[in-house]
Amino acid sequence: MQIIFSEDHRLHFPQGEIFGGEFVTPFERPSRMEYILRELKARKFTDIKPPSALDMGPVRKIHDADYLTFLETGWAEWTAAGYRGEMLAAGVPNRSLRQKCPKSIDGKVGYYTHSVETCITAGTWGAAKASAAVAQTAQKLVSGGAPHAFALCRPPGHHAHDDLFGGYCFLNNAAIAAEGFRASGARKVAILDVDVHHGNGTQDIFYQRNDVLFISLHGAPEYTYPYFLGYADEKGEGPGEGFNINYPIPPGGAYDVWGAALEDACTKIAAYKPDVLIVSLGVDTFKLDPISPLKLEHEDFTTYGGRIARLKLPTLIVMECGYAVEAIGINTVNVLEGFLNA
Ligand code: 6XA
Repeated sequence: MQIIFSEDHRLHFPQGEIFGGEFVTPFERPSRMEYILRELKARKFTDIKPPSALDMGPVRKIHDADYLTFLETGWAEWTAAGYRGEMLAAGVPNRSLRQKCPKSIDGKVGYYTHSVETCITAGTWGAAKASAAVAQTAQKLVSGGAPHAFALCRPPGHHAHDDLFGGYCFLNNAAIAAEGFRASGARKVAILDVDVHHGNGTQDIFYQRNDVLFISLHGAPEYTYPYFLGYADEKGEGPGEGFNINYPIPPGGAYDVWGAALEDACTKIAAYKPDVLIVSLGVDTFKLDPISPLKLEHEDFTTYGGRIARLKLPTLIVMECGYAVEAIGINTVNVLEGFLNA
């Protein structure tokens, strides 16, 4: 399997995240990639290449122009305003507040986020672009006829909306890849998001479209981040009605429940008959992940990699989340091996 990866992910390494009222080292940190690369190499996945330059065309189709300018220039504005810490929102336009972008950078950062755990730093824009380039380069391999490819993206993407960052995500890599597939001639794209956290950004981006089916299996939002999207009754809108499917899984769910949801999801993907499948691969469903409510075992990742392969679709696997423990490497490579050995 061809793998695309960029060392430029290291440009993004905030020192802080708000967690449980404390400012802690972010769970989403560069060492995540080291665990995955180590395991890939140990199991002879050696075809790992850097991405080509990012084509901003599909990025601009997915993301709002002013949001992209904010990501590109926000850090310079932040430091020019005299702030010395990392860029973090102090207020967000929730419920009855006005949806109006302020002129000051501390107002803008709140306007453009949905979750205040995630900091922006000097290197965030560079890393986010490199991550999108990883997804796009891998997408082009599959568009060009490769049966599958793995985009080892960091930072992740599935929580990024068209004009919102949060949940460690800035550019929605899977959505950018889906747009790339459409531009390369795919008529229908399916996205299967198996990260433990609902892919709220991807859902929202395609919510009114029927050319991209979005299916997510995740911890039930009553208990699990991102809390405010991911319910089973979110089914798409207008032309997109019926093309958004959520499987919220109660805390403690193990493979008996999760695997049954996957089976149902696979039936629906097969019925949709997409030209291509994108898997938003988060391995934070693992029982020992530091922020997971679900209870998958190592071997479950191999099993579900195989199930996805049996859809027999051209498949792009895009890395989302899963945290900095040895298991992130084992579980990621288990999915790839399960997929290849099906
Ligand atoms: C914020 C938790 C963000 C989790 C983001 C994630 N306290 N997404 O892992 O898959």
